[in-house]
Amino acid sequence: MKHALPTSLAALRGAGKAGIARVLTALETQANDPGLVALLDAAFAAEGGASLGLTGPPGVGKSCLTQALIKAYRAQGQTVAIVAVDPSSSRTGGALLGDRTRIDTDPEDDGVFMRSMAARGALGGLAEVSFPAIVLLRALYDIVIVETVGVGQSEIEVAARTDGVIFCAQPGSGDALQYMKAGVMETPQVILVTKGDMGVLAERTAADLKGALSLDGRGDAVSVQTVSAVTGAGIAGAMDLIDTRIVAPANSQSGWQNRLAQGESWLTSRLSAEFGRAGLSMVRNQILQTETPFSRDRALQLRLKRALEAGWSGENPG
Ligand SMILES: Nc1nc2c(ncn2[C@@H]2O[C@H](COP(=O)(O)OP(=O)(O)OP(=O)(O)O)[C@@H](O)[C@H]2O)c(=O)[nH]1
Ligand SMILES: [Mg+2]
Repeated sequence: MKHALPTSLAALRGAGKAGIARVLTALETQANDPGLVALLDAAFAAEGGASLGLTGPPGVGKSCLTQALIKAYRAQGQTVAIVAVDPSSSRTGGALLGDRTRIDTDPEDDGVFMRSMAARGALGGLAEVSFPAIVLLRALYDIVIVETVGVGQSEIEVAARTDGVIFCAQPGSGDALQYMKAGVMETPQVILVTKGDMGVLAERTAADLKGALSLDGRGDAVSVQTVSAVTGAGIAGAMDLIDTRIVAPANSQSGWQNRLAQGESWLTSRLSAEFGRAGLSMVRNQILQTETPFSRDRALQLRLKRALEAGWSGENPG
């Protein structure tokens, strides 16, 4: 028998992990369902936890670090959700996802939830499909970790639709410095040099990054630290940095402004992916009127679809 989807956050909290998983699937398959849209708007406005984008090159140690963070947050009694996103799987049919998300979570523990997501040719890309899931999970869990593989544009976008970004840097590689020069390093609040058990190599990379950031005038805005998922060294310190730099600000007034900006940018890229620049210009002045993005998305989509069906009036071709 088909279960009805929970329609309120309270019902969803009571529905357990199976209920949450069903709602996340429904978000991907029936995104414009009015009940789901209302649920998303409620989740967007809810005081909840914080979402952390975790990004960095392949093999840097993101999943092992996530595993260590899950354990440490659970030991403090905090609940954790993980969204593992793999932009490359749209090219490989999803084969990589299984290999890449080596994160074991205890199915018996209701305080940990894990979801893998692939772009699957989604309109507007992964950032568009993952945002509603991140918003929903943030209303239900204290910490939402969004692991993205790689440092391309779409990974950066996914990470940027969170309350803050942690960039993982590989000891002994100049990667992080390269990314910083290429401008993809503008977003992180925290940089963690992984595999700290490699010793001096990791320390030197951390020192190089700190030097480069301070030359850039960003030394005060970004914290750098080494961590080891193997020994656990640096994990507690990293959590303190994450708390100060991302979690605490996320639930302040500036965090709310940041969330509104995330919603606006999601809404804009979603509508422009579906309706193009002409469609966007038709509704541009209506985009900024209320606060939560999901019901606006639905209303604007319906309006644009109706306009298209009615035929282009020719009044506003630009
Ligand atoms: N020495 C050492 N090795 C580590 C540490 N963390 C991860 N590794 C190793 O690094 C490799 C990659 O780790 P993952 O956690 O899968 O890296 P990832 O960044 O999630 O990789 P992708 O998801 O494929 O991009 C594995 O072989 C790990 O054993 C660490 O703290 N110390
Ligand atoms: Mg991984």
